[in-house]
Amino acid sequence: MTGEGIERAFLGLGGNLGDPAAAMAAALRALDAHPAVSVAAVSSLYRTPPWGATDQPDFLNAVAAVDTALPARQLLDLCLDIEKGLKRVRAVRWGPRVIDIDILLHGGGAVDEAGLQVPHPRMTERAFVMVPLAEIAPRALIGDKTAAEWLPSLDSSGIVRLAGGGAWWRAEGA
Ligand code: PH2
Ligand code: MG
Ligand code: MG
Repeated sequence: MTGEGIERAFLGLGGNLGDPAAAMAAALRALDAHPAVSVAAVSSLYRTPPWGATDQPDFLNAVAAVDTALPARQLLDLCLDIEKGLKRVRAVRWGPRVIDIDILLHGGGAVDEAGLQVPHPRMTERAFVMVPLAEIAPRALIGDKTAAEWLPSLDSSGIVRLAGGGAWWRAEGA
């Protein structure tokens, strides 16, 4: 999807309950099926140690690049609808979840509203976001550094790349 008013956005996906890989794949297919969203690239799938509340199972994480005509707020609403459709129940902050979809970047834009901050305010502290982001967009600029330049300052220990390449989310046989 290209043209006027189309922005390249980056989404962080994660989950650690049930079958998070299946939930993330379903979420990406739902996003791609939306008329105003096109999935342009998806990182490998990573297994990552839990960050924040550490007494919970490992997460699976990935980052997707999407091209979209939706402003950030509408993209967020779409992501939340998809999370709901996948039966996410919001319980504990930073606690276990089936799926979480966060907007990391939306074009070069900055948003600071209730419930929506772009760039995601904590993304550069989190290896589970920056490792997959740097895989698909090493030169994406966050603040004064690129994704690749942020990596050395992060603790990436325990992060394991699982599915190599970005096709793991496509339906089998599609
Ligand atoms: N998400 C959180 C809290 N902690 N840890 C990892 N490894 N991956 C996540 O996606 C994650 C987390 C809250 O959104
Ligand atoms: Mg999150
Ligand atoms: Mg979220």
